[in-house]
Amino acid sequence: MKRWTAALIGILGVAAALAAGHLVAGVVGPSASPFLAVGNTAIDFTPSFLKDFAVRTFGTYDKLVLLLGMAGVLLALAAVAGLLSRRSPLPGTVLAVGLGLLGVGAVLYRPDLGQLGILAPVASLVAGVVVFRWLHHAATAPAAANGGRRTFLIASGATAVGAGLAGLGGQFLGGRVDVEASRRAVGELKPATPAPPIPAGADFAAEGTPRFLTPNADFYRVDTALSVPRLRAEDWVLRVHGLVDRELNLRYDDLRRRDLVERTVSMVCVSNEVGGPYISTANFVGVPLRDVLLEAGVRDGADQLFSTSVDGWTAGSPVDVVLEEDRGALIALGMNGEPLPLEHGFPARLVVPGLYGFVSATKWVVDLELTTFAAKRSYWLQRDWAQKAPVKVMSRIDRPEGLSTVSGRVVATGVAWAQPTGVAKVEVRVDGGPWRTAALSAEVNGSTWRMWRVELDLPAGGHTIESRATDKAGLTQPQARLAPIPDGATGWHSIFFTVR
Ligand SMILES: Nc1nc2c(c(=O)[nH]1)N[C@H]1C(S)=C(S)[C@@H](COP(=O)(O)O)O[C@H]1N2
Ligand SMILES: [Mo]
Repeated sequence: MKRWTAALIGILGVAAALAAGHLVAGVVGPSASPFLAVGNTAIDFTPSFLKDFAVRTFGTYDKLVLLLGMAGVLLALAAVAGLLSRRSPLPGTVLAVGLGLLGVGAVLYRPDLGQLGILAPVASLVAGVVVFRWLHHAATAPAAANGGRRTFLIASGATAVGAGLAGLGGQFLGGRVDVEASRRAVGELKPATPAPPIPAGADFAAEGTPRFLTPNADFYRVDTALSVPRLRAEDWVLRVHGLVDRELNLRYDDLRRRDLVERTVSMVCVSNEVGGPYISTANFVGVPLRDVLLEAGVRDGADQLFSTSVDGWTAGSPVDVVLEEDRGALIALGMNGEPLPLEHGFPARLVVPGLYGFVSATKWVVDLELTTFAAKRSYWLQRDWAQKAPVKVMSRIDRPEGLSTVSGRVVATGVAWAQPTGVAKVEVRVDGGPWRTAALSAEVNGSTWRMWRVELDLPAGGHTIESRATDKAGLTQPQARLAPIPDGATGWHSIFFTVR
């Protein structure tokens, strides 16, 4: 058997396996597709430091990078197994069985897949073994050299076409659950209590800060979901249970018919480095989380609100914090005048001002359990992140940009945040000189960011600018550098630039 024939057989066998699994997953549940299930499970097992690295390095493309990497590894494995199978089909068969079992394991591990989900990787296993051995047989059949060659070409062509069609079929069947239509059908989520209008002068966007409200398309995104969960509003039920007086099962329509409130909140990710981009601000519309919890009746001793997403991700929030009347924690249904975008948690998510997302902001939330921190450990806590993670006072310099060259008078601008009390002061210093107090933008509320600006008259040459914020309780952003994990970065942001 020629080398390229052997490699091709390996690759076609794996392609057929993936496609068959994808097709069956289209019927039993799209996230059972073995490639995705293995990817999602790989994310859960990835050591935190690697995950932090991926988010830092590839940002929102981290998942695309993972998928491409997996595809590359798979392609190489398939080709090598094919090459090793030139004499006997055993190595390729072993690979097909091994990958199939990996898929079975991944699907069994996923908490969001029913029993039927297992059919997808089983289909992959069977298709992989059968197709590989069939092609191998066609390529080694002792027919007249030319006739055998033609048989093999037809068989491999048929496999490629068949795999393509099965893949498309799976895609089509999986898209049947039409969440986009469900989201469109929600229509307007009109708050009975709208957020106060954003005052003029809430940002210094003309001078380099972000706009005060982040458009949904630009809102940072961080989650462990390789494929965005597709949950229709009509099918959504939020179960509230555990240490409560009465269990609640809330449907989307139950919630949206209530008096909705709108709140302007800045959300921050704990993975944000000093100077990093993982903060965004939106008008969230929803139902006060506190009201729902009081309706259920929180029993004494419950100190953790353990929230679970439809894809099995979990977060643990302090009960005393989410019950604070002024905190403004929400079960959010909408964001900036629309139902939540799918990737930001449609149909519903939690938003708790002043807590980092990993301990509060569960997207695609379906379960709220009142429990204790002693009894249950949430997703990132199991990976050694902090149990309690209030957002730390922080400021960031947006202009001048690092290593840029500016001419004439310099207007330095940036953002600061200190949820939930609010930013009292931002100070800036140049080249280690005296601190100067920056002008602040109009305040919206204590749970949102605030922009700052300061005009500097500097001699030509290189300069370093640093910033530090102080919250309304008098706490100043500390100078000491701490890495984001386990409970949020600290340190002063500093930028080097040149004046011409
Ligand atoms: N289901 C689910 N919800 C999640 C996460 C997740 O991985 N899965 N990540 C959390 C983290 S770490 C953050 S910072 C916020 C980010 O929300 P966003 O993507 O809407 O900005 O969502 C939180 N909610
Ligand atoms: Mo996060």
